[in-house]
Amino acid sequence: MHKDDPATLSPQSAAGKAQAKPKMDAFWMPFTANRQFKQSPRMLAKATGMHYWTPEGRQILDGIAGLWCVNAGHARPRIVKAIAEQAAEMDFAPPFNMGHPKAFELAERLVELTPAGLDKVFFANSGSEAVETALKMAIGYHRARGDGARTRLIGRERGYHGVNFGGISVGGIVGNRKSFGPLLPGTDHIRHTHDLTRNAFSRGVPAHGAELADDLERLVALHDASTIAAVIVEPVAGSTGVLLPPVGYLQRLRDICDKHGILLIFDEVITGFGRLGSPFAATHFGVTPDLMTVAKGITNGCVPMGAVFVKSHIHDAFMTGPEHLIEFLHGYTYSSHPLACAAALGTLDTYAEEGLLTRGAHMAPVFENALHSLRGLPHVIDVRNIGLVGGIELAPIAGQPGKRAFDVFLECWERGVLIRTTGDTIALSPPLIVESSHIDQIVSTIADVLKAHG
Ligand code: PXG
Ligand code: PLP
Repeated sequence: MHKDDPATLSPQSAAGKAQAKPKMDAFWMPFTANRQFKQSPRMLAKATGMHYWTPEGRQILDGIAGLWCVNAGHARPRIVKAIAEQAAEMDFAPPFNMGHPKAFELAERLVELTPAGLDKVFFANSGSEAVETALKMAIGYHRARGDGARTRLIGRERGYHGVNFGGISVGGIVGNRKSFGPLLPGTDHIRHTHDLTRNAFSRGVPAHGAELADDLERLVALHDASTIAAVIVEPVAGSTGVLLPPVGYLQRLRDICDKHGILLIFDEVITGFGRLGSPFAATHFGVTPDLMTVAKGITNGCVPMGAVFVKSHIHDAFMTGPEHLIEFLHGYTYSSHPLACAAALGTLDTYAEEGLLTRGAHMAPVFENALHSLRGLPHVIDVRNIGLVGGIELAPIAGQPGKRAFDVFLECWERGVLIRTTGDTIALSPPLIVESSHIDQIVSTIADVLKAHG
């Protein structure tokens, strides 16, 4: 390792080290205000448990599990060891027409955790790739059964399904779509469920809005069910600002899909692996989709990996034709990468040993009470929570959408707490190892900032 690599520096020895700002011209940063960032960079150099450290040695409490992914906290020994050993043992194995034992072991371990029926798993390298894979499976499945007219894909307004063309076509975040042309043909969207008039400051899932699932009937009436392959939704929408499903909504969506032979896809990239206090949102709400996408927490964010879980009959529909031919013409160079599989196995061990896939349920009441204490502070127009996800919606500054929350984010960073903002909503999703004292620190820091800017 290079002697100046920040990973080799302890927080103490790092102090006073990184005065020289690195050259920052070449790196075009993802989903970042590049010019703002490069004027006043926010750099991270080390992480363990609930904390990051800056190159200067300043400790930052991680209120968002990295980016909704480091569910077991940072630098967990089993995961670090699994990755290191795998890198030494076998760095790469071709995934097409070849296999390696950990991929099969991981698949078996994973389908033990998923809701009954979701018994097959296909590996990708990100949530975005998992989504593309699931959409192609849905269309390919109908075709394989001789129902090739079912090609239409339905998403939901405000949905986030990654950034590739399929994902933004079914996605409903205007800013992520509007610059990129006509997108995939044959998509449509049901309405989102966000309703502050009826549901502001709900604790847990909101009471009103199950009938919004009936919007799918409107699209069935418009397009005819015989043209619709699948509906994809986030059970709890994350990226768009933490929108919870109204009581009964997901079951109603399930029922309408069943009635019309439409596949239901849950995008559990954020909700998967314990975020809601259950292993998956499907488990939590007792509604099983036909396909389920995951990423992030599958490897605790340590090595990129995504996956699609699918019901056996969908998989089986592809298993026809001559046995020497590929049944599903899809896959990535890094599907089931050995390092990712090792990281995922270490992650599942860590989750199991520490009960992390359900720990969120025990911490949720503490988290809920802390978040709702922000009600009444300047600019707070809603507080939403489920498991260990929280959203705090702020009234926008007139004519400057997103600015109020971004300023709060910057100020929290200065005060040693990492939060995430999307539009004017603050999103919180701490690692599932979070303790009450951390929750207090996160929420009191936000409260102080809001009061200071009131
Ligand atoms: N689906 C969902 C539901 C997601 O939350 C993706 C797909 C895409 O995953 P990848 O691994 O391709 O990024 C996500 C990712 C935010 C934020 O601002 C959320 C995500 C990604 C980046 C930012 O909250 N979620
Ligand atoms: N582009 C080219 C030229 C390639 O050869 C490949 C894979 O072989 C890809 C894109 C796709 O890369 P990946 O399999 O990592 O998604």
